[in-house]
Amino acid sequence: MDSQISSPIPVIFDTDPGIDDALALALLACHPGFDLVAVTAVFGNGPVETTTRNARGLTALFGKDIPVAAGASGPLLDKRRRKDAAHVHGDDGLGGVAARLPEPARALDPRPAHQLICDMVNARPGEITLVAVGPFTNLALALAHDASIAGKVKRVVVMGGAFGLKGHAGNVSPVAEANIMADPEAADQVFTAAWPVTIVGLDVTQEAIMREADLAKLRGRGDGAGELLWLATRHYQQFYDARDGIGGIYAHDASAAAILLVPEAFTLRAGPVRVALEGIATGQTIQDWRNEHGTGTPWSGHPSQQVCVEVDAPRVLALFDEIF
Ligand SMILES: [Ca+2]
Repeated sequence: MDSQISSPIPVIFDTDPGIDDALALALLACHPGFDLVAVTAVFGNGPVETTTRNARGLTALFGKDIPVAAGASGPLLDKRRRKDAAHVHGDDGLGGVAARLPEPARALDPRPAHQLICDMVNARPGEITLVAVGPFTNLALALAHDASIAGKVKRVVVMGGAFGLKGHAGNVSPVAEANIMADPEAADQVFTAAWPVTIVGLDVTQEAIMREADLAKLRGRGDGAGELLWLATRHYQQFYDARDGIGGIYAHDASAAAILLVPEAFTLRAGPVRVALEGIATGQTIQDWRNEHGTGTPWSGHPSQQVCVEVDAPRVLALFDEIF
């Protein structure tokens, strides 16, 4: 398999755990195709204190002794503050299993998340891939802190957005996806920065469904880690079963990790991407992929980014057979 022949991909994971974040972290921490170098937490599925605690506990659960830093506690603009996603991920962000996570041996990194990102990227120019699966506030703060990192990051992969393909529109408004809506200004800054961004939106993540039987296969594996993931997903599955009747969960965040290992499972579409920042479409992600609108548009002059438009979901889900 290609991912095991080539050297492991160095990744900083920016996350708001979050149950599907935990599954993504399992791939990043435990799959031999990755070299996870740090985890940075951001508000989102819960307050940043909760997501940071979960990020540290999960990193310890998966046996990684790497820096974990706390990041933004809210969006760039105070007016964007929203209620959190306790109805989706539970009060502890992890479907009630956070108290069962191991106590991390390593202290919390003293730096704010954006500082850690800048330090690590500057220390290894051209090498680090950022995988961001929460609100993109930490990435926006990193760019504001040191704009030169845009030219030194190898690649940015984000889970977020919805482009209306295959009927997949927003999940917090008719057009807006949760990570974007949590901080639309940050998302727009990340998508228009001069670094290569791959956007893994609801268009593909809602096609990647982990059924109950797929999740049950994790049980008994990974020295307790698989069982904990199974238990955490019970709450998440109840939410999606009640709302969408899918008999499982969407592998939202894991898809952003998966595209690095099985790029051939995804079809991409190129073009600049902007985020609507006002009006009823606030939080909508819009790509100018036809490139026929001339100059002077909100898209012109911005870098062409990649949006996932199709996924071979079984290829993504099969990666979970390769961990633990
Ligand atoms: Ca997330």
